[in-house]
Amino acid sequence: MDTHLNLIDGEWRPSGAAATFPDVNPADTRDVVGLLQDSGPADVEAAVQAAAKALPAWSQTPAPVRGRHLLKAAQEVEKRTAELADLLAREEGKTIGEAKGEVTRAVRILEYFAGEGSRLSGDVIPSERERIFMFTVRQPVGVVALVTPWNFPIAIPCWKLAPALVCGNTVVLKPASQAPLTALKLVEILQATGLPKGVLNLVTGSGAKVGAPLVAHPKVRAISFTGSDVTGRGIAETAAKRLAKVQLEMGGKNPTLVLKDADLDNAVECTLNSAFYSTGQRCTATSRAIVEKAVLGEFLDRLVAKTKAMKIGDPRDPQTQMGPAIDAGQLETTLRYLEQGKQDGAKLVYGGERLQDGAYAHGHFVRPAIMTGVEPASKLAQEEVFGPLLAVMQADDFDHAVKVANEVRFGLSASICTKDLTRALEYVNKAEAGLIMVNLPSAGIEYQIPFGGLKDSSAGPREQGPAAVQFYTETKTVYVKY
Ligand code: UN1
Repeated sequence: MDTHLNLIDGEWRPSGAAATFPDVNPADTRDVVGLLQDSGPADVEAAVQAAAKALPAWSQTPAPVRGRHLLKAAQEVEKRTAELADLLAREEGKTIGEAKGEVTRAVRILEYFAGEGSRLSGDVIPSERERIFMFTVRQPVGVVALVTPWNFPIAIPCWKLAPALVCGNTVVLKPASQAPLTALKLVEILQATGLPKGVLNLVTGSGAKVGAPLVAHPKVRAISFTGSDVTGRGIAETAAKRLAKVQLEMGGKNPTLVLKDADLDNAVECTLNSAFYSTGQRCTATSRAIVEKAVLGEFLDRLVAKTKAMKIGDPRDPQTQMGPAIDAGQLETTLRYLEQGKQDGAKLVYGGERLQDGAYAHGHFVRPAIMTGVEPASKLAQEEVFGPLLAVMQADDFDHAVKVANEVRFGLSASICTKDLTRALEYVNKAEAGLIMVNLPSAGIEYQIPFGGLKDSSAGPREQGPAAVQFYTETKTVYVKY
């Protein structure tokens, strides 16, 4: 089994702490995918210093030249799609089809931001006065820290790294410890395009020993984080003390509204996809189906039938539709919310059993679960589960459905299934969410349009699309008298 190193100042180095941690396959915990550096504050210090040293030259490198590194990386990632997708499925547990889709998404992100190198433009704005020329230019923020989650092990590092680098920042990346190897491979590929040493640094290890000193480092000028809202709030507090920029993508409690005129087959498909694909482990996952009472019975029958037919198992088997939870803790969380739901009066209509026999014996498998009669104020209806557990709730009518959908503290994604354009657009207007999906699953986003949420789901400038450069650059305003 391979031991993987940190990338600091252009060199692959062991951690000063001389310790490693295992990257474990969640479908078969006997399979250790690799050993990674269990780094500490001294490694973080070295990585930030290297990034700071590399900043002056990289920030002065023409942006189109910076972009070409991303294009080369895109070509290499594309060439290695099969290998990277297999590694992703093996360390994260999403199905091989989803893993291939994610690697392809990474390719597109790299291509898109490569082009951004020749579009990093400012504005020319008319002056009130004669013979004054005013314009703005963008410049990099400086050393940026990127802290990424395990559930999109290549796409999320990619959609933070690519804009950070093309905008001229230098980077320290800390990937999540449950699935760090795909991110490490991406860094390897980027480094092999000939990035100058210190421009891109990777330090693996825990949140406490790597994440915390990284976000607290005075030389880190911006932090982009995707993960839990508890950690996100902690990062915001730390960063506020030195006025560092933050971009936080946190939880969701996303609804799918099913109106009585909806194409029910499509509504069932959207709900099933966003509730159970990726084992429900997406911050854009649907965890509440809010259904108009006239179609609730029919919707539920079809949803349960489709869910029963799902093939759960080895994510690397192309037939599998749902793999395991990432680890024992995440599985326990799902089961705990299921019990809590029952205590609060909800009814389990399908699934929720741990699968432990035969091929499931060494993985974190659970059957996707559907509960009905979930009260809007109950914990199951309010808190993020991050697992394959769907609360189905009844709505009297459209207005009631919107009210229930909005009565949570999160606001990431929201889906509505209806053929009525007026209702759909009314929901676009009233939904308290950053992403609205009409007749589409709440999960599954594209890279070339902004991504982010409202309320407790996000803070700071949007990720992805043209909006991404707002976080990774500062604006300089120039006045010229001639
Ligand atoms: C998607 O739905 O395609 O961590 C992406 C997450 C989100 C990304 C969702 N930041 O689940």
